[in-house]
Amino acid sequence: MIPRLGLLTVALLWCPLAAGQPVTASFSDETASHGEIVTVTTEMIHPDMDGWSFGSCHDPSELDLVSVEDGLALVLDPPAFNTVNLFDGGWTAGVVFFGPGAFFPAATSEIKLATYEVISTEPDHLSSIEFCDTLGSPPVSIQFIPEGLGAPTTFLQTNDGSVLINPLIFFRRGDANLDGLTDLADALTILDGLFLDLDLTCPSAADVDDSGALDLADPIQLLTALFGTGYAIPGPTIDCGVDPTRDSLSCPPATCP
Ligand SMILES: [Ca+2]
Ligand SMILES: [Ca+2]
Ligand SMILES: [Ca+2]
Repeated sequence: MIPRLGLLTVALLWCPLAAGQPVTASFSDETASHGEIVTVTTEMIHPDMDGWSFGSCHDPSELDLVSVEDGLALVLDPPAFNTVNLFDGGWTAGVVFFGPGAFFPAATSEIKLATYEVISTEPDHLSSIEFCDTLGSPPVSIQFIPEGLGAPTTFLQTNDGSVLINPLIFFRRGDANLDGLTDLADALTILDGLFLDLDLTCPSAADVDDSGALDLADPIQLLTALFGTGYAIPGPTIDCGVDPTRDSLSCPPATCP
């Protein structure tokens, strides 16, 4: 016969297991500029799972939800039930594995990829992506159910994410030396950058043909525009402006005279 104290010890050791095993669900932190598309990843650190549901909320005046796709973990191990609903201010997800031996094996897993367009023009602003239970009718609750438990874990940690909105970058294409004029000196500045490995302060301004890359075509097109057959440099040229075509080039903020 087990002594009463022993029964209590067994119960205390068993209770945390009955309440579920720890699950951590997180939205990633990303950085993007106005007009850019940015993907926020939902990651889950978990035991073997039978299913889950949650909502993701954002400010629709700052981010425009484009799509929500399965992460690699769900692509490789498709659930029996897998649904996503989009709303003006967020999205909901519900996943269930059922059938003999069906569960989502333990791993650090990317389960969803949510894509947004940054529509806010407010720079240096942190736009939050939060776990929420307010979307849908009836609202979708935040529940993560480990395998065989039949109830949500009570050891759930959710980590909200964010999109840091960069300042808008203004520049004048062709004015590579940033003196407010577009002339021969700029072509030489670009050539020095390409062949003497000198730093170009504002690569976007040096990308004369707006190809998204810096190469010999840029100084040649600038010389053509200045002295040749009237090549028209893509904007922004007269006034400082932002790049109308996204690329990996940039400039320090506030460099446009
Ligand atoms: Ca210049
Ligand atoms: Ca170029
Ligand atoms: Ca561009």
